[in-house]
This record gives sequence, structure tokens and C-alpha cells, in this order.
Amino acid sequence: MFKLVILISGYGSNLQQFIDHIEAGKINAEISAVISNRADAYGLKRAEKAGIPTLTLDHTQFSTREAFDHALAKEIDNYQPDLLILSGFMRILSDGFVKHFQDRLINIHPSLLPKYKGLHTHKRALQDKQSQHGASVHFVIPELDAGKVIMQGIVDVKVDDSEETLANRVHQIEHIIYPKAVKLLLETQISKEQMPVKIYLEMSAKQS
Ligand code: NHR
Ligand code: GAR
Repeated sequence: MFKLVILISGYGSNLQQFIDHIEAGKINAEISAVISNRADAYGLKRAEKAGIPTLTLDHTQFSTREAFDHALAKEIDNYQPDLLILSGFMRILSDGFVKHFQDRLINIHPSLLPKYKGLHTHKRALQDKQSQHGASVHFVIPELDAGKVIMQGIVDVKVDDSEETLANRVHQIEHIIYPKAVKLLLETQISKEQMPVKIYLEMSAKQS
């Protein structure tokens, strides 16, 4: 059985997908712990409801980023996870932390990387009149949003999209690709050369 540790800061809708996929037997893994840097993250409630151990490590209680990251790494090492999953985790991780978990640390970013690194991705894609947008699961390296892309989910941008409607469509594809990418990494022999795997969101009449 593979072991996952999931880091969150907020709502945890991607976390919920992992919980559901594992409960349904679709991913052969257990979530050893869910760790948040914010005590009020709703995702902590989702984890508790599923009987998963939770921990809050409040970054404001540490004097430096490195001190927080060091304490975080120490907690995670207790579980020796096969994969460490960032799922809406909003703190930039220092080089030492990233190197420690190299090749088993992944994130989902709401854009078709290398386009739109950083924040406000949906707004920027709309401003640039992109015809497609989406989300990318990638390995985390010290440079922000720059690690090897593992899987991308692509959505069409509609002429009447607002930031909100586009974000909702990107969330739908995130929920499809993040569990798929984790399953692929854990259960198959996929090499970095075969990445990224691309998945296109087929919209039903209802969603379009
Ligand atoms: N750390 C490294 N080293 N590399 C990456 O690629 C990382 C990372 C940590 C998080 C997720 C990320 C995203 O998908 C992620 C990727 C937060 C910020 C940020 O600016 C940037 C990127 C990402 C997450 N955080 C502010 C900070 O000072 C705090 C913002 C807040 O608290 O709301 O850490 O986009
Ligand atoms: C997701 O859209 C993810 O792509 C994004 O935050 C959301 C988390 O949602 N991540 C970032 O923007 C990281 N900077 P969730 O908490 O419901 O899974």
C-alpha cells in the first residue's frame, strides 16, 4: 500500500477527490496525514470526517521560512510518504525542503504551464484571449511552477466566460487529472520522457 501525505491551506476540493478515489478502491494508497498551515482550512474537516490524521503547523508561529519548512519536513518524515502532494498549499517552499522531497513532491497549478506561472491565472488567460486553458500537475523544484509537467487537463475557453465560469471549468478538470496523475506515478512505470500526459475535458450539453 502506497502512502501519501497531503498539504493544504484551504477548501480542499482536490483533497476530497483523493479521499473519494481511495475509498472507492481506485487508487491503492492510504493518506497518512493531511497537514495545513492554516487552522481554519476547511480541508481539515474533510480529512477528519474520513478518519485521516490531521495537523496544523501555523507558519506565522515561526520566525523564518526555513524554520517553518524544517518543522514541516520533520513532521512529514514521520510518515515516510511515497508521494507528498500539494493541494492548494499556499506557502512557497525553500530549496532545502524541495531537495529533501525531490521527485516525490508534486503540485497542481491552474494553468497550462509553462503559460501563466504565479497568481491570477484565469484572469490573465482571459485577457490574452486564449482559446484553451487548464491545469497542470508538475514536480516541484525550487523555481516556482517550473518543474517537469506530469499531466495537463485542457478546457476550451468560451467567448462569454467570466473569471468565475472559467475557474469552475478548470476546477472540474483538476479534479479529474490530479487523481489520475497520482495513480499513474504510483502504479505505472511512466518515465519523464512520456510526460506530459494530456487530458481534454469533454463537456456535456449541460455544462456547456
Ligand atoms: N515551492 C516551490 N519551491 N516551488 C513550487 O513550484 C511551489 C512551491 C510551493 C507552492 C504551489 C503554487 C502554485 O501552484 C507551490 C509551488 C503559493 C505561492 C505564494 O506566492 C506561489 C505559488 C504557489 C503557492 N505564496 C506566498 C508565500 O509567501 C503566500 C501567499 C498566501 O499566503 O496567500 O509563500 O501556484
Ligand atoms: C486549485 O485550483 C489549485 O490549482 C490552486 O488552488 C486551488 C485549490 O483548491 N492552487 C494554487 O493556486 C496554488 N497557488 P482546493 O483547496 O479546493 O483543492
